[in-house]
Amino acid sequence: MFNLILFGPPGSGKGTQSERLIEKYGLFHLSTGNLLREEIVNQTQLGLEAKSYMDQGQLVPDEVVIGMIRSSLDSHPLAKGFLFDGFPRTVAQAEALDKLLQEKNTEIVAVLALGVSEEELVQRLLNRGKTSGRSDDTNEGIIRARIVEYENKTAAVAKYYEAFDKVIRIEGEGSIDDIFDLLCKEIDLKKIA
Ligand code: B4P
Repeated sequence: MFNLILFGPPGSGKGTQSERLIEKYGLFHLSTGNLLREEIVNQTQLGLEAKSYMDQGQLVPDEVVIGMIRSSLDSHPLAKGFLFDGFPRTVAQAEALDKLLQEKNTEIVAVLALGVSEEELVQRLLNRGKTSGRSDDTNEGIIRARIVEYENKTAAVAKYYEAFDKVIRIEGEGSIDDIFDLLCKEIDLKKIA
């Protein structure tokens, strides 16, 4: 299995680039943000709980997100690989993911980390908020809270994978096409390694 993590702060291009990467490499896309938003639309108990965190710009509790990932992995036993988008977002989630993958005799090949400045992130998300209908994208205060949450809880995930020499840093500012090319170059190197 060829498993990748697309990593970066909110608005760094994870969802945008994931769409293209799964098409090119035939990976199964696992976005915890998308899974949580589906739960919200379906008004499940999990969705209602998640919404209260997401609307404040906070992370949803680890056990909720890890449970969702476990069942998604189990329901796609034939996937040739997974692209994790927006997950893991805490060290506890990263440790849980490593364990789940170990149970399936597989592992993360690389963590592709998109770097984007804070002001660019805020502008992108406010822009998306004009059309996306996402309540967490319309208020600048909430967007900045998400960035603080990223710095406090998520940035450490890159350090965790750095210890295993798995992190590849990618410039996340520039055209969507150019960033996609940079990502593909790194993935192709890993594929032949
Ligand atoms: P997510 O759905 O993961 O979304 P995100 O981080 O806000 O955005 P993403 O990075 O995918 O956006 P993109 O850049 O593609 O998370 C939402 C919330 O769910 C979290 O705040 C949290 O509450 C919860 N959650 C999710 N996973 C969780 C977990 N594992 N644990 C706990 N809680 C979790 O797009 C942004 C905009 O930028 C778009 O409009 C796009 O068009 C634009 N853009 C992209 N690339 C660009 C470029 N190169 N130039 C200009 N604009 C660009």
